Amino acid sequence: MTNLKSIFSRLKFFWLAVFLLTIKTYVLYKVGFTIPIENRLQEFILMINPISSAVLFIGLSLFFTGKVRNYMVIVTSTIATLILYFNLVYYRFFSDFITLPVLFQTNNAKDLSSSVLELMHVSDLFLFVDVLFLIVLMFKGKVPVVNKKRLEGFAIVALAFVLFFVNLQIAHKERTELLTRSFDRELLVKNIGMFNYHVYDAFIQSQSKTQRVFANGSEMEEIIDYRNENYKEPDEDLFGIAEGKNVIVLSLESLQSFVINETLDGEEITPFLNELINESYYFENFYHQTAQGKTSDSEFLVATSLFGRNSGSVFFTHAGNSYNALPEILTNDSYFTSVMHANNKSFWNRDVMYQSLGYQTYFDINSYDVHEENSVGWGLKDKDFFEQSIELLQSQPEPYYTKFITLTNHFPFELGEEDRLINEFDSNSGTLNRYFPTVRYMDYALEHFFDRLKEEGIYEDSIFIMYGDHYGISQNHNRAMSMFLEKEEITDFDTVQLQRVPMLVHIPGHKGHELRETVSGQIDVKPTIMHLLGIESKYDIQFGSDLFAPERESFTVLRDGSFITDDYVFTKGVCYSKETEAETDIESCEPYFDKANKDLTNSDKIIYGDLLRFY
Ligand code: GP9
Ligand code: MN
Repeated sequence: MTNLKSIFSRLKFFWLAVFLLTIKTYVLYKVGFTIPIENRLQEFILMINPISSAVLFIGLSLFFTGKVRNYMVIVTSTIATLILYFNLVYYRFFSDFITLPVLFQTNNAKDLSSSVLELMHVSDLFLFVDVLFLIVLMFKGKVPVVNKKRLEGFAIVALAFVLFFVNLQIAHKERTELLTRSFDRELLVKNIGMFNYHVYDAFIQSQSKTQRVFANGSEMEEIIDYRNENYKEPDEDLFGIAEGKNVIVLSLESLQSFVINETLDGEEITPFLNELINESYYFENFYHQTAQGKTSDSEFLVATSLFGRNSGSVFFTHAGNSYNALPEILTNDSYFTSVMHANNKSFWNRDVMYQSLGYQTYFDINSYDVHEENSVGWGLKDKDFFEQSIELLQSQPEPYYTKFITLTNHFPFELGEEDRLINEFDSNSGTLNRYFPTVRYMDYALEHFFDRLKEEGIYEDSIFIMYGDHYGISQNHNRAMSMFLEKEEITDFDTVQLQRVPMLVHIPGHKGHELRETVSGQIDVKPTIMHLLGIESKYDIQFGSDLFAPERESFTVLRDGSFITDDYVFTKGVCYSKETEAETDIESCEPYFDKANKDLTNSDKIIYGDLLRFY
């Protein structure tokens, strides 16, 4: 007991500094940053999240002895305060937290340097009051000087790790896979704290940097040969058919193909889309190819015709790469390029990644009027989102390429009574049950959007590319799903087939729209759009091919290595016949192994080595 007491009194100064830094960080979260808090648990996490890093960082002083130890407590507290302060100043300008690559992006630094004085306030000095207090204590001789070298430093570091894991455990109750999927800087800061976020960010960035350093242009030759072998000439009649038109891309949240042309309690689930499909090219064997990066992966696939990563989100890990992406190509081709999406701009690191992809403008949540009445679930309701977007669309110079990302049909599929146009399903899965009304609502919002575009005379001058971004119903709901599909069970074969998402190309005034069976995926969208606009893609590095190319191979590979052809589905080491939906000889799938593997590995090589910078 006396031992413990003496340890505690020896470390009093350290604990005081930890306490002050923790309190200060929390207060700053509340007054300096706007971090939305939805419930008590989130508030609690916010309050405790600075502790582990404060213990670790200030704990480094305990590796020293004597007076130096006390000086080090002051030094570490000061550095931590400066980190907080830099973030605060940065946040005042960008409403975002600092991330390493952004610090080195010259245009950001320039933006900031010209106005940095304006962003600093005299009252900011309050941030340093506690450090001053520590200094005074020390000079007044109120702080014990510990001379013997002990193992305290190690013990404290260990304690910091324990504290961090406790913090993470609690945070996972709020948001699972927080670290593996990255999501959003704001979410990270909210859940693991500002300092841990910086460590995490540095780790992610350094990981991607090392592979880049060892890459030289030589890997490109093989990849270019591979591209040349796989390139398919566009359809002559459709090449350039939409030249000069506006391009409206609609990324439809969590929309899967299994709801198309289906009914629930006798009601169509997607009446508007079902009708639009009849006046569009509709690809019924089109698959999403996303992994943990979800929406961001789909955006990446569509913009670059490269695959996202098999874990994490390429939007976070490789936002500094060269991509020669579709928005950039179109910007150079005198298009105005933009994204409209009513969410926090740092979500999926979009504010940074969109610059690398070449978008000129991102109309994020700040471009919309969002309040409680027009929000549900993740934010602004789709109908209001589209309505408010009309004006933004009209503010753009033509021709434009604009991508809309919907939000209402997002897990957990919440919807107000007034927007429920169809019954919920009746099964053991609330998630699947609620999915139908939110899909139905999105369909309704789309109908409204098209009506408004027609009213405003925008419709005729535009073409529309619409696709589901990824699955909405995971395998956790297989039992309920089998009820809806009236199947005994959901097999691995079914799971692959459930990764189909709707894909429509709608060209107003065009005759000859039809249903297409070609097996395809999001990787194919970039060359398709380029060719419709009359832009060659022959010399671009791409792993997809034009959906309309007469010679295209009916094939697509998913991010987990599963692949689909006209007749077979390969997944989890098993080859299935589409006709019987049962296992068949592996030899039937073997001819495609090489292509599936090369598509994924070559694409990965490009991303990890940032190889397009040599191209
Ligand atoms: C968030 C929205 C949803 O901005 O795109 O992201 P998701 O969770 O679907 O990847
Ligand atoms: Mn999504």
